[in-house]
Amino acid sequence: MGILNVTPDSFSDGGRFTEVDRALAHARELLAVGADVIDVGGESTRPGSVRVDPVEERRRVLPVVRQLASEGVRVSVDTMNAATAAAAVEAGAEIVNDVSGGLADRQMARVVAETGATFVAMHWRGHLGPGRLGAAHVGTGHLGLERLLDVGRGAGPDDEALGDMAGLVRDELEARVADLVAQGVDPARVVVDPGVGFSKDAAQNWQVLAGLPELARLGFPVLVGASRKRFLGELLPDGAPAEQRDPATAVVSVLAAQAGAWAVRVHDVAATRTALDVWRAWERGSASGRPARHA
Ligand code: PMM
Repeated sequence: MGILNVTPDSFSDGGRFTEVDRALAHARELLAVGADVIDVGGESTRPGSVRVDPVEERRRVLPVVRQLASEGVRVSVDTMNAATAAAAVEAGAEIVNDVSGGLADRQMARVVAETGATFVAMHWRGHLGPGRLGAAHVGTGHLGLERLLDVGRGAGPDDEALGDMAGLVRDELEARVADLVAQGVDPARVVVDPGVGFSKDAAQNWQVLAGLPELARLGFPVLVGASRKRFLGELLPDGAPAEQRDPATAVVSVLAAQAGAWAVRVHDVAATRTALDVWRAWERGSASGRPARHA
């Protein structure tokens, strides 16, 4: 799954292309080097990012989704807004990728159920539920959702979770999916994602990745989004730019695939594709070599 962020900051090149043309060109590059799905997002969830108005979000993503879908590309829309999800599916997206797992917008489950889209339920602990969000709004007055998202994304883990983050993520995702299914979502169309980097520190990200086989045992396809995330940067020299995390991302892609992941969501599709090709060739070598050796 190739990442296509259609945000003005990610495509500012002095106006040489329009945002849409630039995004489409980048999508085609990702497809040419082996992406199977393009994940189109119009709202950044990085720490410190400000929430985007859903109308503006749709203005960014819909032309890109519509064009790619019309060319037969399998498109995913990365959104927490039910209205954006509905419009994107109408425009041809097959997958709704929601980093809040359906918690940010109570209409999301209904939209997914009604459209029959595939739904990626990502694990993002504890701060996006309407109860807590509402309470925080009431309690702080001026503290907006963007700040809450910032706090939630960057916040340290809860102490109780330190022991077994992989088990906790699995259990909470299982409960999340049960809630979605109770609201009419088809379980055969659910993908789960452990939410690497979302309210998890580096040690917990590694626990979650090491626990992928356990997560896969829930029986849902598993998506992993580790690409260029900060915990990978910790393995590199101080100050290394984010793109230098791509080789580490590619290794994670192979290990995730070995652990049973259905897909990996990455920026550098070429590196991940090459890494997966190496793994497959290795597997073929081991499968074809074995009988000869024992003959
Ligand atoms: N991470 C980001 C955005 N969307 N979606 C899923 N399913 N899983 C993720 O881990 C995920 C996501 C944030 O990463 P970016 O800002 O580099 O796109």
